[in-house]
Amino acid sequence: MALAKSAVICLMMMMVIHCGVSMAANHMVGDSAGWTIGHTNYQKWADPKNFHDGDTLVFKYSSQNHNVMRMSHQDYSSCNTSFPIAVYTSGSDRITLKGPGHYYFICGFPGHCEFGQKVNVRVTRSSSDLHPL
Ligand SMILES: *[C@@H]1O[C@H](CO)[C@@H](O)[C@H](O)[C@H]1NC(C)=O
Ligand SMILES: [Cu+2]
Repeated sequence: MALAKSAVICLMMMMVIHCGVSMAANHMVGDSAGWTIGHTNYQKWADPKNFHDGDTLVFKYSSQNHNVMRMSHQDYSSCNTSFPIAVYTSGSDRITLKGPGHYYFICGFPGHCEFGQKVNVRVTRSSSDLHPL
């Protein structure tokens, strides 16, 4: 009897965890403006949002005019494009956030980062976590 009860509780917990994972969200960077310069303060876009482990960032832009570079904090701050961690150029990039922490993205085209085409996304633990950061 006790075993059956604990099995049911275990099943329920698995369902809760599964629900949390399947709730992973897509975040369109800059909303309808997309990834560009002169339209959007990307930090104002990011700051009120909750980003979770497993969520996906979607960067939409003209690949003739922009790209996406993931950077270290220092290179993000100084807009130094010499050593990107990763470079995306498709114009419709989907980047899944794996693990909590900060993710720093800039546009690598000359002057764009300095002009504000940069975003610092802070990822908290999965929404299934019972004790979020
Ligand atoms: C970018 O960083 C590298 C390595 O830290 C450095 O050698 C280079 O001078 C920097 N570029 C600019 C434009 O500051
Ligand atoms: Cu750009």
